Amino acid sequence: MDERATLRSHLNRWAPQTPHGAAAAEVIEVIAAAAVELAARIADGPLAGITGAGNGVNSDGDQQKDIDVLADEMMRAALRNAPVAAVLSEELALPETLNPDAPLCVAIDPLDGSANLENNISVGTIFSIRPRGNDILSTFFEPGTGQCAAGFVVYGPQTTLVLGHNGRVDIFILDRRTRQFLLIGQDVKIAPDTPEFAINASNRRHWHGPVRAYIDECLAGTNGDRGADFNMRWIGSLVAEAFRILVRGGVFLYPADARSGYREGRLRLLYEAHPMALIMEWAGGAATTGRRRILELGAKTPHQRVPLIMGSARGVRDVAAIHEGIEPMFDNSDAPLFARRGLFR
Ligand code: FBP
Repeated sequence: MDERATLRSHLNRWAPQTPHGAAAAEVIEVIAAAAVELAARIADGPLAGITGAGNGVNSDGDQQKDIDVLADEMMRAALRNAPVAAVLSEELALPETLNPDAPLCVAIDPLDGSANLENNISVGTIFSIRPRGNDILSTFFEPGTGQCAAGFVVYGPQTTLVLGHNGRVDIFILDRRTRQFLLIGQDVKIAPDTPEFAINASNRRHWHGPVRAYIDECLAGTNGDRGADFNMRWIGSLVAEAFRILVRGGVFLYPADARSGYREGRLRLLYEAHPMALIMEWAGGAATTGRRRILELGAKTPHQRVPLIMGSARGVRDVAAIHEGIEPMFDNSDAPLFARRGLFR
């Protein structure tokens, strides 16, 4: 078998090629090392004292589990040993200042989808790295195009690290024997046109017209305008959905909907949508709210939510095309227009 590159040797090769490459490489290495520890705790679950029990709520009102708190402590402790000026974690109300003169800022969801753990479904860590501006807080609020690297770890049957850096996306797998991440996919590209979609279909009655129109067209299969039978997937774990898209394409949608608390979608811009959008684009895919490219959005608050539609370029383009020309004020409409109107009519 060929010898695979380690994460460290890979970063050593690429880091000198961009202005913040060396500092970002240090950050990636400490996150990866913490992920190795976290993977072991997750795999042991109740054997490591992880009960999955609720520990209260975080500053933004989300349910917090014991493992969320542990993951947050592990990741922030790791980042203290890296050139990071400040970290914004899902579990913190505001960014925490670490080394104010350091060149980078990190936004992180230490453990995304922890509600899935008691069902033994994949969960993950998502992170976004950007150069620090003069004002640390406003650095986080800049558009996602300012990110210099992003990534996510999937704690699943295998522990995998997806890394967006140097305008490309590479995938690593954890070798549990050596506790090293090894390169398994280089410069991966998302299939441009895969007839597969992922959405929480139980929310259909709350969706706005353009999303309902797109999904109805997919469901119509070869009988409908799209002329293809679509496959449906929904895991309810963002990192697992993103990984599947990198491997075999398709579109993931967590749109805004009419429920209270979901008017801006469910997912968070700074540590979920921005890093995922960077990875999608660098792998040849796309990410939009339906109306705006995710990477062009800046934030007004640390935990701002955003609709996220990402994946194969063709599918994302089709969803955006349905939104075009429809005023947002009519998004909620139940008018038959949305039941029939599609890309091709
Ligand atoms: P948390 O940020 O609370 O962990 O939730 C995020 C998430 O689990 C995503 O990973 C997933 O895409 C989504 O929520 C699932 O939402 P729903 O439960 O509405 O299907």
